[in-house]
Amino acid sequence: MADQLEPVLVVIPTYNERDNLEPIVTRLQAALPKAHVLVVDDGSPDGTGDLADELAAADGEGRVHVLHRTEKNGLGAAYVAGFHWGLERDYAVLVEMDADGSHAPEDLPRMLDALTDADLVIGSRYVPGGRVVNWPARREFFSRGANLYSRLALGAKVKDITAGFRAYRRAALEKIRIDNVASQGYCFQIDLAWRTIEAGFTVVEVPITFTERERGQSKMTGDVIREALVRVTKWGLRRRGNQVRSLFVGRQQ
Ligand SMILES: Nc1nc2c(ncn2[C@@H]2O[C@H](COP(=O)(O)OP(=O)(O)O)[C@@H](O)[C@H]2O)c(=O)[nH]1
Ligand SMILES: [Mg+2]
Repeated sequence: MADQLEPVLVVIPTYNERDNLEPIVTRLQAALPKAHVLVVDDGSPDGTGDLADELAAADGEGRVHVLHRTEKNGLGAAYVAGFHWGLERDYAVLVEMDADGSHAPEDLPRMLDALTDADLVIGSRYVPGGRVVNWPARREFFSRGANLYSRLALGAKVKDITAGFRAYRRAALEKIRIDNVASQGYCFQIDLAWRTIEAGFTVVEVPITFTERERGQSKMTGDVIREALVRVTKWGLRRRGNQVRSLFVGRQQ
């Protein structure tokens, strides 16, 4: 594997994260001083986008960038736009990280170390050493259920396939053709991991502690959950169909 692991771009999607943005950018810059940040804001009514512009202007080293989008279009669309921005430039690694403090920037050096032997590193809550702090039992139950269902439906071995704290090598994102990703909410994470696995890339999970946000509101909704259920079931059925077809073709030969 060619080991070009710099420069790093950390893409942070935001919707109404005014109180969270500055602390997370400050922590990131302490943990990874050379990394660049791209805030992808969907026109947050609370002025997160303006704050991001102020942070960009204040950073003398030009490490903070902002992509303004006019409508709230979901996490998936924000990441696709952010990845395109990064791929059009010379970033070797593209990181996904939430703005709300759930993902600790201090974990990133360890995740980037793991990328030496992988194409995608997932910051995982559900491998030994991984943890979730301050989640209501219902939320953890749902998250574990979504992971179990995805593992069974897709036959993927990843323990935390819905995780949103990740580092991708540029080559993986270029290959999996993010242009036609339609998944919007958390399903986006499953979709990209699945494409990466299917394309034959190496996926490694590194344990992290996920801490529920202290400020602002979660954007998780019933629609987001339904989207994931419907899409994963469809991909799972397609996979089974392909398995049966190849068995049948194999027998005829
Ligand atoms: N740009 C953008 N960011 C979003 C959108 N929905 C959620 N986010 C951001 O995605 C990250 C994770 O969302 P969050 O609501 O904390 O989800 P939860 O952690 O699963 O409850 C946060 O940084 C949000 O601000 C969206 O529609 N557009
Ligand atoms: Mg959150």
